[in-house]
Amino acid sequence: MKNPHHDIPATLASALQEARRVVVFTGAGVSAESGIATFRDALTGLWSRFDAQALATPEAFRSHPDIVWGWYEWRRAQVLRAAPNAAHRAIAELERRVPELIVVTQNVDDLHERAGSAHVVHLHGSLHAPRCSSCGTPQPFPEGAPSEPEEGRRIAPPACARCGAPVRPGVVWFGESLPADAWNTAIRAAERCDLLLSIGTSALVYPAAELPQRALAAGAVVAQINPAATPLDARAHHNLRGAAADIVPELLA
Ligand code: BJW
Ligand code: ZN
Repeated sequence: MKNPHHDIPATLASALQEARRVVVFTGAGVSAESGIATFRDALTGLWSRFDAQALATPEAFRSHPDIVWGWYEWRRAQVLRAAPNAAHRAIAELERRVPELIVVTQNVDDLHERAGSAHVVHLHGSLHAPRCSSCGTPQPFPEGAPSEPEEGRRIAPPACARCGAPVRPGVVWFGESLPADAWNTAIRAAERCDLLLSIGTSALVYPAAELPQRALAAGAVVAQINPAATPLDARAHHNLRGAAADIVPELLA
């Protein structure tokens, strides 16, 4: 997947140089090289080994809270052990060079923040912000890091300190609405930006996948960085094929 001689097209380089407002729209692929599994990659994606309906829906949590909570604790432990990669770092550096840059991520990890990005919007919530499944009050984790994380281990979720209901992961499951503040900020940014970079996302999950389309409709330049094709290829101005950690740093060169 390494491709050290990738050339950034001159038209993209100048679009980036001239841009006053940039949206960096990211998905699981940006964290792949930090060792965090994507969802839909054929061999390594989470959904090739786990059933999304049995884990990432409100119904799944209601029927088997311990399976779902244990699975998210396993993933949180992986993220806590992982470090930002060259793509996260280059995105943070880009923020220092562009007048207004916002990272709109679908990721539930905190690797953009740990790389130094200051303006990050999480469309699908966070592994690190659990809340009560009934009253919605934010809740702490029982202990710092999940101990002995194993992918199949059942762990009973803690009880809400206020109402006693099970605490749930602070992520957005299928069928749930996106956090309104995050979504409104993202839409506004996409519709006002000069350039949107779509990095490491399959662009399949809605409404998030609307963002590049909104940016295109508003006249922005849209560039995609992904080793594989996505439904956005046909409409993006630039499709740079390769790993984010190889290509994003080249945008700074
Ligand atoms: C690299 C790389 C490297 C690899 N460098 N790149 C039919 C049509 C339209 C919509 C729907 C529909 N049926 C159902 C829906 C709605 C549904 C949806 O969109 N489903 C589609 C899958 C069809 N959407 C929803 O349910 C959303 N809510 C909603 O619509 O609310 C309205 C409503 C309210 C009430 C009732 C009914 C409706 C919510 C979606 C929430 C998504 N949640 C998840 C799980 C989060 C929690 C968790 O982490 O477990 O979010 S699903 C999963 O997908 C996760 C991701 O954020 C999201 C996007 O995935 P992403 O990031 O693009 O990852 P991948 O794996 O798909 O792609 C990785 C890419 O990286 C690939 O392209 C690789 O090639 C690339 N890559 N290595 C760069 N090194
Ligand atoms: Zn509660």
